[in-house]
Amino acid sequence: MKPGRLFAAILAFSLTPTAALSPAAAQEAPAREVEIIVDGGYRPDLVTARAGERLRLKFVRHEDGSCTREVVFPTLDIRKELPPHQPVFVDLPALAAGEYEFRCGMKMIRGRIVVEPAR
Ligand SMILES: [Cu+2]
Repeated sequence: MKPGRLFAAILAFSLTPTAALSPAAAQEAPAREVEIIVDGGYRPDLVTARAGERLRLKFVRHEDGSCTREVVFPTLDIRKELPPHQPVFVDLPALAAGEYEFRCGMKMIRGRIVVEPAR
């Protein structure tokens, strides 16, 4: 890694203490894909992961009402439009242990990502 990139990585890490784990951990393994069906709720509405693991969430919305039109991860500063009937991928950074909520834009339906400490 070039010194410039290392500095950028350290800077990014120091700016997001709650969400990011070490940048090295984020590059170790490919992201694990988890499909979440959106249809009056999130199925599943609970996704578990290990600290440092990266997740690629694949949202597929099987309805076209306005409620679930977007999905929001408030503590990760992520907001995505979910057009009906087509997959939308949300790549999460490697997460520290803890709970991360996701919900519709209106805060009506919710799901959680529970990240357990690394072994
Ligand atoms: Cu809603």
